Amino acid sequence: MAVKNQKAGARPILVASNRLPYTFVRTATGIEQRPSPGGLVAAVEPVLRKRGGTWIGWPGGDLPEGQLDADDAGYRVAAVEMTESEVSRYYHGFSNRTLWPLLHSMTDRARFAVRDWETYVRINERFGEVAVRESDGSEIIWIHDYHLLLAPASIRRERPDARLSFFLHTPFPPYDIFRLLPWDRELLRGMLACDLIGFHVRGYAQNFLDCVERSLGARVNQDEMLVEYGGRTTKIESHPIGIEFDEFEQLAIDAPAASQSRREQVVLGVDRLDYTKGIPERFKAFERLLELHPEHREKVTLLQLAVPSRSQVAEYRNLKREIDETVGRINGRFATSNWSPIRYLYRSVTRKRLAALYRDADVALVTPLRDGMNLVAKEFVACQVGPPGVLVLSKLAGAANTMREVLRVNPYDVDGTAEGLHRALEMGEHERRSRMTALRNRERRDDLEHWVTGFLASAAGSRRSLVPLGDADFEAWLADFLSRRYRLALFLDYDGTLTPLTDHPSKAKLSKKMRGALEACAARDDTDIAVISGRAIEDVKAMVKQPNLTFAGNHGLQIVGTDMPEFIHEDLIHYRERADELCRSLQKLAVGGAWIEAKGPTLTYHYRAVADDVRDKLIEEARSIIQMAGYQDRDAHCAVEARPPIGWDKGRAVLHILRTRYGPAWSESVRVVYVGDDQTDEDAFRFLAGLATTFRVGSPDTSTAATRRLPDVSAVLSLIDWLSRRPESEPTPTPASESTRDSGHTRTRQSTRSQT
Ligand code: GDG
Repeated sequence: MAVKNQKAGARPILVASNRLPYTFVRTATGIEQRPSPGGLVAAVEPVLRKRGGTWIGWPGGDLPEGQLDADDAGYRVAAVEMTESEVSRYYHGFSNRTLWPLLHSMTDRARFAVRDWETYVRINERFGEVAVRESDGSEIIWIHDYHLLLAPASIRRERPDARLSFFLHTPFPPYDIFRLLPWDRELLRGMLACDLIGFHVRGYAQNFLDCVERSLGARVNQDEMLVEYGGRTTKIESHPIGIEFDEFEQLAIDAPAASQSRREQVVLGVDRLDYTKGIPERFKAFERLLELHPEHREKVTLLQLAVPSRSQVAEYRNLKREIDETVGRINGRFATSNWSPIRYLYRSVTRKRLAALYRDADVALVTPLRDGMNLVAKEFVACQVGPPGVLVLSKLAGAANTMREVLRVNPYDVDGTAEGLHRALEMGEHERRSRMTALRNRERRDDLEHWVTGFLASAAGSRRSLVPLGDADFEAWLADFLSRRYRLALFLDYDGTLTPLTDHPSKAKLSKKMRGALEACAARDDTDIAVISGRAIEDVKAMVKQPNLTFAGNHGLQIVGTDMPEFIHEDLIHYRERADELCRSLQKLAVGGAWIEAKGPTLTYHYRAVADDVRDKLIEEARSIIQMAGYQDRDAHCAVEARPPIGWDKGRAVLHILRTRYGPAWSESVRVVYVGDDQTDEDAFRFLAGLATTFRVGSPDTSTAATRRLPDVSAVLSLIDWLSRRPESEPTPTPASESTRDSGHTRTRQSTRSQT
């Protein structure tokens, strides 16, 4: 299908949002096409109408295939179909019961259900598939809002070079709130597949940067608002959305004049019926106004228009009940024979009618408890074509960041809001005009077109990338942590950390530079290095070839080090023979390039060179043989590790080294840095959480318990190099003499430097 209306020269746009701009509803007379409600459609639909392109979304009903072609909006639409149960879990569930309240910092209302999450993942994948199918690779792909936080990653997997951008229409909450989500990292990773992520205001962008840095260990440049994660750089920007100012203004000019001259002043509220909009709080503030300033009774009416929204979610039904009751109570309390304080309409009106309501209102009372931006505030301003009214606006709406001339209120402060409203109702013409003129000028200038042009220019602009990881980063991450009072205990994995992974372990040699950096670091009086590997201990020692280091082999089952007794886990004795037996049983799977690395008590089945078509079968058989032999099978890089089922891992080995070497109060004098790239290093990351700074090397797609990530071995080199040059520590006591302490699991014998 050809793209219509495409502007010459401009890249086409592919928009993905939860809803298509039209909802298709089955009625007695057939399928009706109705504009979808909400700010997102109001903002983006006109852009596609002008530029052309494709809009991907959920049609909101069981629309028969082909139905969408009938639409004549000037752009293509592609439906993402969902079953009823998927809508219930992905849309009403995870999107509206989990993400919506959380993003608005209303944590008490957020529900966490794993099946909702699973459906959210699946539907986001589906959006990704439709986007990939509909795209020819030339478009700017523009994904909208919290329903689709994972879709960028699913598109990126298929289209590594796509121009991918995202705009979030809601607030983004602080780190302490976002991390309540059990799936916070997955969502952040999903978003970071984009080249550009836009938020309404700088504060939300700042919160996001904080989250990716602290939860994902991503590298963040606060000054330039750039995030580097997995070798890709994402720009983070604030783009406050605007409205179609001229159109609203024209609607207001054209709307028929009010039929009779009014005696009363009108205070107007317009919202989707949503608990974030603060409607009950607004009514209470209005009630308080009538209490505190009885002169307004019979002279002021609050006209509240509430558009039905999300009525499948219990919270919204309860809110509706609460609002009905509050209106009833306040009207019952103050109404007279010819005046009702609140006129409440639970329905939507046409845009034309809405413009007339905005125009004729004396005050707009916009009091969300939290709001990404709030378009109503802006639309009111655009429609003020007659005698100027006053905008009373919650300071918790994104719009309050730029609309400085409003009367700002805190909606949680009922008395304060009532006083703000009183001031608005009493304000003289001169002040009203100066405030409204300034507001109108800004909104006319920063209108919807301005927002779209600005965002799309940035999305199409050149890709930025952070300079390679360097001293400034390590300084920021580690300088305070490694203050001069502490010794440094540096733990390093070998393969994939100190050397790149190779097709055979014997080829994984230390580079000259890495060797030099290690030597320089080890030569310092305030630094102890331990290399902690899955290799056999003699093997790893031979690869590193440096005296004065501590070595842990077989994932820490054996340890030899300076100033500490040699350690061999006491249970190993039971596994010597079994390991030989297991090795013999596995030999029959040493085919097609697979081979077995015998490492004493443990062994590894390597399948890197095995052809794809037989790989899975061989791995499965190897696992089963390992398990039958009473060993544990663990994933490693293109390999399966067979480990004795002893409650011991790299985490415990680190603890053993720390306690033996520095005593039980080690954390008072020693700072720990651990760098590893492997699944087995995760045991150490988990153990050290909160006690150390840990780095996971390699792909950002694997989840990790490490504090931070390093992209590759060269970044590890930069880190070790920086550590070797950091300022000297003040002299610290020599390692604890109670190093012969027995952990209860161990058989120890005194080692000497020469033994290492
Ligand atoms: C989200 C964010 C952000 C309302 N009643 C009628 C009607 N409306 C239109 C308004 C306005 C829109 O709905 C509401 O927009 P808001 O911005 O106030 O709120 P959300 O729907 O929550 O929007 C919000 C926005 O996205 C954009 O990024 O500002 O913070 O939550 O345009 O005019 N329209 C018509 N009849 C009605 O009765 N025709």
